[in-house]
Amino acid sequence: MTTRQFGAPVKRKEDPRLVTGNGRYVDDLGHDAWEAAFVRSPHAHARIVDIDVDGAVDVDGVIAVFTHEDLDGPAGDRLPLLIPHPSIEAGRTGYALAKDEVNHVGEAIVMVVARDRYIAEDAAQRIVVTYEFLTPVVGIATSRDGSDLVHDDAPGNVAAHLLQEVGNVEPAMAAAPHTLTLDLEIERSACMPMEGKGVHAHWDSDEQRMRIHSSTQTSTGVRAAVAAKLELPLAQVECIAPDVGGGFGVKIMHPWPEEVLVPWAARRLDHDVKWTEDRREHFTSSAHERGQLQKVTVGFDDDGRLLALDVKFWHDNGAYLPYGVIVPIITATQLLGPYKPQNYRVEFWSMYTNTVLVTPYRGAGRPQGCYAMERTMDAIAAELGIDRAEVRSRNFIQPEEMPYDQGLLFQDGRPLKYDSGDFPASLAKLKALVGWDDFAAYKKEAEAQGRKVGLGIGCYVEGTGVGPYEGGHVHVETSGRVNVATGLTTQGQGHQTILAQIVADELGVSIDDVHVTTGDTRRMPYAVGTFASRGAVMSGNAVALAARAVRAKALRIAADALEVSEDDLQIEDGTISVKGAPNASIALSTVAVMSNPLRYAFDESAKAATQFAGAFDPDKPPVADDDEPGLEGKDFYSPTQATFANGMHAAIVETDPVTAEIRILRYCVIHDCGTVVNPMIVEGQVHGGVAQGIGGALYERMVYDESGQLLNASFMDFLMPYASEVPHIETDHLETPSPLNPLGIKGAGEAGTIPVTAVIASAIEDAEGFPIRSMPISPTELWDLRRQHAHA
Ligand code: MCN
Repeated sequence: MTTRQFGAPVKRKEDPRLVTGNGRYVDDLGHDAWEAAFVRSPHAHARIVDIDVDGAVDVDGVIAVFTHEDLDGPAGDRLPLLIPHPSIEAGRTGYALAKDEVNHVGEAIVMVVARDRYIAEDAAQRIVVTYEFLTPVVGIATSRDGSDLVHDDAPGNVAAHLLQEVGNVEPAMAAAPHTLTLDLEIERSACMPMEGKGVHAHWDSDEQRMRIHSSTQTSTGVRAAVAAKLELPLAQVECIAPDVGGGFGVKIMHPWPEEVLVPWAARRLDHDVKWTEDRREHFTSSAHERGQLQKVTVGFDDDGRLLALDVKFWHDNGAYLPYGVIVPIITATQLLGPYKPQNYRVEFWSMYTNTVLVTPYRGAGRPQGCYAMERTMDAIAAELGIDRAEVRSRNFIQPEEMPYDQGLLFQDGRPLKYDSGDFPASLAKLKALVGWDDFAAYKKEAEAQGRKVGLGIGCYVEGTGVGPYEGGHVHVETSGRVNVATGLTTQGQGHQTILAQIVADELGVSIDDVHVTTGDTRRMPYAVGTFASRGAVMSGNAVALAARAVRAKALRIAADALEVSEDDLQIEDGTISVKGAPNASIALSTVAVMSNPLRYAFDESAKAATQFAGAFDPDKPPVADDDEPGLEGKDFYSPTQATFANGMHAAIVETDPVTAEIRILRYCVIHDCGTVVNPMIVEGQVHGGVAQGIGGALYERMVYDESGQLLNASFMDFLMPYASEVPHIETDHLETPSPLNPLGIKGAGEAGTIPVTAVIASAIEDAEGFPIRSMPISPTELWDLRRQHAHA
């Protein structure tokens, strides 16, 4: 009997290849390609007065040097604003190579193509750019002040402004028995995939075709952008995402300047060209996220129930807006988490600064929203002297209230509705896991020993599995091998395993026979990509639907062959048999042969097999006149709205009474991502996410000086947690299936990251006894806070 794969902790099919060094990344491709290096702005804000490239052109091995003036047609136009939104007041994007002005350190100005990267880098050093300096605008406070502008035509440095209100906040706030105001800060940070971005382009001048390999999360997006920028028919551009060494959001923005420039140069030079991002380029020329200043005013009753919530925040948008304002919109609309304030108003301003631009990073605006909301819940509990978990539970949306409409509008203008979840059950599980009720005694004991320990908590929801669509193609070869293609790209999430699990179950075959291809526009030209924890929901359901169509066709053919009704058939271990009469059977591979008349004519074993199965004329293939040949199927899954995953985390920290060193003693996670396809992979996703969240809570931040120089643009200075800083993570699942998709799945890929900053802040606050209002927090900052509070 075929073992059911859905829900089983199947080991990742892709790992043997990856862990034995057989991964194939962009930089492994095209050793005879010419390589690109870039001259990037050393200044945060300046006019380009002159570019003298003479010194580079003469260097032996240099093939070409390009500036903005060389970019012909749409390649020279501004990069697109990918996701427009009515809140955008001044949607400025940059150029692939800077034109007239630079707006952040690291912006590309000149592209040098040479025989190899060393020559290209050396030649780039010889290019002289003359600048006229402009005043840099660095930090949200300076941007808000508005006396200097990033873009002359963006008054007040406001890129976007949004206000949403549900209920009637002002009277409710005025009538509330208690009110509190919190000023909060969360600093700018960024993800650090092991592999930076990278592009390789091959131009076939005979066929006028472009083949791009890109370390991207969205190969169809890169394809479309290059086709538009190079004025090529879509059919003549292919984009393949090979193995990708992490993305975490930063590889979804398309097109990155280099994704346009490398193919453009390949065509211009009629030679393969490639570029691999180095770490410094990743720090200063890709994207950051997180930075927000927040002001929360909350009104509540004597029991801690929310009556009115007024949130204002200022989001650091960086220099350009190529990806729209999805990040602050997510903060604004998912901030409420599992709670139901009666009246809610949120207003944000997305502010231009002369710093690296901001695009989604794992969690994408939710860590900030969760931080604001959870700091507020802790403040209410402290004000009233009520248990922090209890305050939360009094404000939960109840399971019977699902689906729950928060009354807000999401990015696409549709109502934001939670589809499922059982928050009280999640909290009960979390309290049991961390030993919530026993903590007070433990704390008392620790304090008696001169130790400072604290328990923190954080709850969140996460809209996952957003549309518009994703497709699946399933093809059973005549050998019985099952090929599955989806346009989704993969960066380490284990898609090749989970999609194989789903298809193996649907078709009744062994998972070893299922082979999954991702992110290749040749196989699946219509696709969206991997972000917003959408892979399992979108491609999982798409391949399931495609496999169901294949199964139906296989049963139809087999039913003809075996002269039984389709309803009487089952598929197990790759064999279709009559229920209760296992000897009347036919292999799925044989059905694949039968469905392919040409192949059938040459396949004696198939003829023999079908004869053996009886009731079938081997000289007359059973593909009906109106049937398509082949045992394959394609389908798309396209949801009407996001499905909402949720979770609750708790942490116990210890802060050193002398040095203020912060150690996480325990970290506990309760997670609800609907039906779980592969619990081992989900656990790995949660662990990775929590590790990234710990980085954001305690170590990682982008430190700019006033002139817009990024002071910690290397791994010497930018701290990331090592294994030694990440504790053992204890996880448990709650499975409330989503009613929105056939498989009941909700996303899991970002969940681990979202509440960690809030949870660690909560735990440190509990250990120290004074409020934590700015994150991340270092031992030095904690030590300073201690002194301030000691002297207050
Ligand atoms: N999964 C599951 N059952 C569920 C939900 C998910 O088994 N109910 C599995 C999925 O099948 C998939 C993984 O968990 O193998 C994550 O699924 P999903 O939540 O659908 O997320 P995506 O596949 O869309 O991946 C994107 C998500 C995001 S948005 C970021 S950012 C992120 C993340 O995944 N970047 C990652 N995890 C990452 N993991 C690695 N190693 N590298 C990255 O760059």
